[in-house]
Amino acid sequence: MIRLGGKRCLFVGLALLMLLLAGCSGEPYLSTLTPQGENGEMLLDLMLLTTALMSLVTIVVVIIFIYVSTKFRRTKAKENLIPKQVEGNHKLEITWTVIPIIILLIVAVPTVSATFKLDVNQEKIPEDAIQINVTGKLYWWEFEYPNEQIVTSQDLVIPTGERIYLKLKAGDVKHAFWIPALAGKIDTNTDNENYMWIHAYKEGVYYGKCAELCGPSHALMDFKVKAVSKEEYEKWIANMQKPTEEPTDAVAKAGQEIFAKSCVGCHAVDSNDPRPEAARIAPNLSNFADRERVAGIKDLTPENVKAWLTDPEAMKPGNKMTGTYNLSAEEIDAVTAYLLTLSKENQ
Ligand code: HEC
Ligand SMILES: [Cu+2]
Repeated sequence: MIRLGGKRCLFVGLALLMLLLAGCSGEPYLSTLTPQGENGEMLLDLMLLTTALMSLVTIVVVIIFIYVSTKFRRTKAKENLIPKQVEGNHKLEITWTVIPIIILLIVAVPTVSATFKLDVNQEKIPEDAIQINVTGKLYWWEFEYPNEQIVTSQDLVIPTGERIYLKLKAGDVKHAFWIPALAGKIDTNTDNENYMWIHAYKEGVYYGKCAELCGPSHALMDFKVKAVSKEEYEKWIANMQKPTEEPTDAVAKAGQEIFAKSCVGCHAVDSNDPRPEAARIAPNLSNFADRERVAGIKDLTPENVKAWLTDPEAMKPGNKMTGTYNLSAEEIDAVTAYLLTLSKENQ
């Protein structure tokens, strides 16, 4: 039998810790260390610069510390030796004042310059740029394209290779919008609007998170950014602007009737539904079947849609849909069939 004691125990412990930490980088494109856009790259450059400077300072201080503590340590031979006193030494004083000033300047110049480059407000948005209004709500995200007059939720679709301007706010409590691979965090507040721009070099799906503790399902307030080519983006917009197609299948039709009774008070199924902003209390489902996930978290499969509709509370504690309707298993099957017809990608 292997005995776990002393060093071996430490080794096993460290190995387990390594496995645990390895899990931290599990999600694809959920890392600030592999930026996929201009904004994210600027932030990584700043992080690397400051880390390099900090390491340099640490190394120099440690070397001086080791040197001084060996050279001037107390020994039998030098029991009563008092080394040369340098208090008030001009050269030294100037050196250790000027060096930190230089280091701070090396940090400050690129940081302030990046801050100005990242800063944006309504006046600074170029006229032909794509603008999207983002609203964080318990526990989902709404994306409104004001110029294109469409509303969608959960998945933010953008074209690659250009700056996309976001105007952000919160619908209920404070949230924070964060796509680690593309850009820094920004708060979404209830009493003011914040602005930022994002940019993606490559097509792909980037993971987003709410980064401000907002309630029991805060950690599940996920969203995705789908970056596509400009042509695909334009096609997507055109599809989203078309009216939602009626289902043809009988089960889905039955589902549509149930939806009209139990769900439409909260959910719209047209991306250009005319209801005012205050009435948009639930995700717009016009392209639900094209989403990456159900409710932002579970893979979009019929089983997971049914699981969500049967017991939303089990998937997202404290969400605002729980307990607002009462459907039989059969009705849930029908509604699921209907929801899965809501696609704008293959029109
Ligand atoms: C009281 C308002 C309300 C009612 C009624 C309601 N929902 Fe919801 N629904 C919500 C909210 C709020 C969310 C977002 C929950 C979250 O992610 O925290 C949601 C989320 C969803 C989602 C996940 C959306 C996505 O983009 O992944 C689906 C699907 C859904 N609802 C379907 C339904 C169906 C079907 C009904 C009717 C049987 C219904 N809802 C009734 C408020 C409501
Ligand atoms: Cu939140």
